[in-house]
Amino acid sequence: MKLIIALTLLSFTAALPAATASDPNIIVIFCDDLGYGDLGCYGSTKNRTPRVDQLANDGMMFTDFYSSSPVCTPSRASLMTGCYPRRVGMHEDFTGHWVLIPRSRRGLNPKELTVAEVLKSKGYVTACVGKWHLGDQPPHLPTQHGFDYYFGIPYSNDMQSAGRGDPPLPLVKQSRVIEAPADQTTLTKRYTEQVISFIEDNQAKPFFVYLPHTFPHLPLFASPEFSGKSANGRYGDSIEEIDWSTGQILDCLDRLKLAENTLVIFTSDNGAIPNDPLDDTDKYPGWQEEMPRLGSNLPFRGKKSQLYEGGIRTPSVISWQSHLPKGKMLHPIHMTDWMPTLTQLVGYRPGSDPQWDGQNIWPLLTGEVPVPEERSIFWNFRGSSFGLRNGDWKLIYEEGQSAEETELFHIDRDPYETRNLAGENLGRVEEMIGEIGEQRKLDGTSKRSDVP
Ligand SMILES: [Ca+2]
Repeated sequence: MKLIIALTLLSFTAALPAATASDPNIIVIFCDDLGYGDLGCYGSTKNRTPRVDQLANDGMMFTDFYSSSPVCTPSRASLMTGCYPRRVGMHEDFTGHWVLIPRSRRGLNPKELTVAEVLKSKGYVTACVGKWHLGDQPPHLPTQHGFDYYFGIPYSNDMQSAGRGDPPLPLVKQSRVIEAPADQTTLTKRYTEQVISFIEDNQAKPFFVYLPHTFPHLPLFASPEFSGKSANGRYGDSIEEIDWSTGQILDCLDRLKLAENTLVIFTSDNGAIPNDPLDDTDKYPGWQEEMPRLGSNLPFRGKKSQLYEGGIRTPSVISWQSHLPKGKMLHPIHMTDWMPTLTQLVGYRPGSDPQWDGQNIWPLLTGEVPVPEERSIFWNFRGSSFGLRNGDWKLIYEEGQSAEETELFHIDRDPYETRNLAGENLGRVEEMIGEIGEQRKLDGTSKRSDVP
């Protein structure tokens, strides 16, 4: 089945013009905690997302797109660098937390090469509008990582713990706090205005816009025009405003006659937090009102912070008018693929040792090369949790576990990960544990991350 659909996709490509126009504009719309089942085009019957659905219809939808982590910071590190979080030291606990917290001295190393820096070196003007979460101190802000312009919150919108000494949630422009606490009800609207203004101002040049939305990460907010309007509570309100925002940006491209030469990606950093009655993590009186967990990772098991598919497989769409075929890509694609793909698309030629973990998937998307049979993808979360997808097999492994104690699933036959096949495939499990051991060796191997 998989092969047949893949070939159908490839058959579209024969009539397409060969790959690239020169210097396409690039827009990456990156949601926070949006689950696999949260968009209409991925099966949501609650959240209305007509503009993103249309984008998917006009472009290519990924069925097996994987983030590099089930939480924010490591996932974003991979998007920016093309590396597994472990390679750039963004994989492990941050003073006991899964992600960077306010005022941490850590952040993405300024020496790391980011997609924004490469595009800037190729003549692009670059903007980051939204939640950064790769370090909130001056050496780690977007303006130090290749972005000409920054407007947004530097970390998650729930990081306002008075007990920890967190400052009021800052809204930052370039490297200056312009509002604290940030008015979250209008964040999506203001991000949208900022992006449109940036595109209008820079329409004569190639531009790269990275729009990491604040929502649907909890707590949830939406503008008055969207608040209380969806059939899925505040969660749906925030998603429907993001869909509106996407439409505004696409309309802007049409109005300025830039759509033909603009590549748009829409995706999410990790899975959603669904309302799991068995999960009492962080629950307290009133939690459901303040933090309504209405996300969906269906049809997959698990959630944000887990290596089950629901935590790491995210909705993902790419569209670039006549330059890409329409259809579905069924082969596993990974967050680290964007850096090699986008930079090589605009003519960047890495050295002989680019130290990327991702692959340039452009020839795969355009059908220039056939869909490979298998691919190996590695995860490491919190230092001691590991995952490996090898073809259709997926292993979840905790440090120190014996082969019998691991979880092995056949993703194609059992996408919901209900049948642990480790016990009857111990040889395969041992092999996969061995491969995880090899992947662990890349810890801190980025030659660029030799300073804190
Ligand atoms: Ca997230």
